[in-house]
Formats: sequence, structure tokens, C-alpha cells
Amino acid sequence: MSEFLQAKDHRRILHVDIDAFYAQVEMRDNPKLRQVPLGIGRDPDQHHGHGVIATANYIARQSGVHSAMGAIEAKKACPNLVFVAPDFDKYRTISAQIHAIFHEFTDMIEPVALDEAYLDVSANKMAAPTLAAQLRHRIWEETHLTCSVGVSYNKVLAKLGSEHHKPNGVTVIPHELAQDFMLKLPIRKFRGVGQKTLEKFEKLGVKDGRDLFAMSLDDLRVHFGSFGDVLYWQARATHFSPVKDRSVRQSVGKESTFEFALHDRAQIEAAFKDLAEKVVANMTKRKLLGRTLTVKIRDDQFKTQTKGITQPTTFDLDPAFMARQAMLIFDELYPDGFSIRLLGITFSNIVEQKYEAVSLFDRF
Ligand code: TTP
Ligand code: MG
Repeated sequence: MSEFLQAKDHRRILHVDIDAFYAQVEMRDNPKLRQVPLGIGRDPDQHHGHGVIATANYIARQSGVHSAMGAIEAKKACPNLVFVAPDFDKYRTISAQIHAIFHEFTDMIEPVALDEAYLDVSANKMAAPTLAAQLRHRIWEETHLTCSVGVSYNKVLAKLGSEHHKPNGVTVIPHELAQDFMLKLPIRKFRGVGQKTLEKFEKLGVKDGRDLFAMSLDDLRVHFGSFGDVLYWQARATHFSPVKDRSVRQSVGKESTFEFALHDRAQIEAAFKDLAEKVVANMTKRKLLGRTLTVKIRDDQFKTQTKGITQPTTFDLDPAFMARQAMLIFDELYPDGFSIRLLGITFSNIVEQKYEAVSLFDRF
């Protein structure tokens, strides 16, 4: 136990999550939707019953409507539910705005979804609760959306904090309250506990953090393998997983240098196509989309030019289209003869391609 006590965690972490994100955006943009139960998805009566609800506003949630629920089921639970089809481009643009605000506070950001991230603000001189208030204020100022924030010294507690006073709340869980908070926590709320684990706990008679705390590390390992360690430490309000700074990737690009300078427009177009294919493969693998496409060109005099196009929405990941866009820029920069040594294509203004699967249902 003494080792455990010495390992006091001095980090300061915020977990930020926009309240009923897609629904709140639609309510913001259409006052008529503010007082009605709202589901984001296609109306099953107009779309042969297919489709799911991406999210629901808090009025609809009172009738039991929730994310990933079938649209027909949702209508049964809440007959006067108003359906609005999702507008992913709009949500992505807002998400980029929100993530840009996160960077005003720290560069140690772990994005979790379009509307959610962990921020490690340990290096900031200001107190974490003050930063939470400022962050909420900035998001409201820029987007007119409310969010909930949890403040603590590890990610598990910060996330539990943001869920604690949803919507539109801040919950601070300092060291002196953390142990008590975890002891009272229902077992289903522990990180990593899904249906299967829940069933095992039910058999073991473990209902909350207090019951979990009473189990030995050996017992937990017998029942849950290495996950037993995670549970053991969570019950002791301890979780050392770092905020994984995945937001540093601000761009994805590829460039090629040519041993023999290119003089032919068709060669240039083929080279752009080849680069675009590589960039698209990388973006697809990382589940990313971008709003800015930048082209880099260097000639045999070592003159380097870059020029970009920014769209209000993300580019389709289509190499042929990207190559055509790159050629428009190229023709503008080199209307006459040229001798090209290097070409590059880069995407920036990157957003995550999360929850795209929902849109597949909506195409029925
Ligand atoms: P969440 O943050 O999980 O949910 P939410 O913002 O709607 O509500 P809460 O107030 O509880 O935070 O997800 C963010 C958005 O992601 C949500 O508005 C819609 C979308 N989403 C889906 O499309 N499918 C899903 O299954 C979930 C969980 C979310
Ligand atoms: Mg949310």
C-alpha cells in the first residue's frame, strides 16, 4: 500500500463532451426544434422503416429514445418524435471549431469523438476548474453549444466527472473526494466493463466500487486476467493511462522528388494522381478527413511554391478528383513551360471520420 500512496498522480486532466451533440446543433439552428422531442435520423415512415437514431435531445431521452436505437423502435417509445436527417458536414465543421478551441488551452489533446476529448492541462499555470470554466465559455462564444466538463487527475475520473452533471455542468473530483466517488460508483460505470463482465460481477455479487474494492488482486486476476489489474486500481481511484496526444497530426501528405525533371503536363497529372492515391490510403487507414488540400511544387531552379484550397466541408477521398484540383493549381502557377523536380499533396484542417457508419443506414 505504501507504494500506492507514493504514486500520487499530480496531473490535471479535463474531459469535455458536447451535450446531445447532433441534436443540440439542429436545435441551435432551428428554434422550432427546441421544445419538441427530437431524434437525429431519417423518419421511418418516409424511408421504409430503415435507419437508426444517431442521438436524441434530452426531451426525447425522457421517453427512452437513445443513440443507436432503431428509428421504428424510437417512434414506438416516443410517438411524437420529430426526425431530422443528420448533416455530417455541418457536425464536422463544428467539431473542427471545437478542437481548435481545445488547442488554445493545451496541445496535449486526445480526441475521442467529434464532440469529445481529453485535455491534459498540467502545464497550464491556471487552476484546472478555472480552465474548465474558460473552456466552456469559449465553446459557447464560438459555437453557441453547451458542453459538460469533468476535471480530475486521471482520465477515468475526468470522464466520470463530465457524465456526472450532464447537460451543461462541470464536476471537479479532487484527490480527497476521488476514493469515495469510486466506492459509490455502480459497477457498470467502471471503465472497460461491458455486458460480459457485468454478468460475471452479478454472479460474484459485486454491485459497486465498494464491493470491487473488497476483492483481492489475485481474485480479480483469476476472474478477469490482466483486466483484473485495471479494475483493482480503478477501485483505488488510480489510472495512469496518459492523455494520448493524437491531435498533433495536423496534416497528412506525401511528396516525390524526380531525378529527371518533368516537362510534360501528362506526367505531372500522373504524378499527382499517384501521390493522391497514397495520401487517400493513409487518410483512410487513419479514418481522417480534411478540408484543406495543399499542393507543393519545386522547379529545377529550386523555387518552391505551395498553394492550397480550403472547402467549407471535407474533401471526398477521391484520388482522381484530388489530382484534378492539384492540376488547377499547377496550371495557375505554371501556365507556360516548366521543369519540375518535386511535387507534393497534403491534407490539413483534419477531422476524424468517426460515426460515419451511421450515414450508411441513412442512405436507404
Ligand atoms: P455522444 O457524446 O456519445 O452523445 P451526445 O453528444 O449525443 O449526448 P451526450 O449529451 O450524452 O454527450 O456522441 C456524440 C455524437 O455522436 C452524437 O450526438 C451522435 C453521434 N453518435 C452516433 O452517431 N451514434 C452513436 O451510437 C453514438 C453514441 C453517437
Ligand atoms: Mg456528447
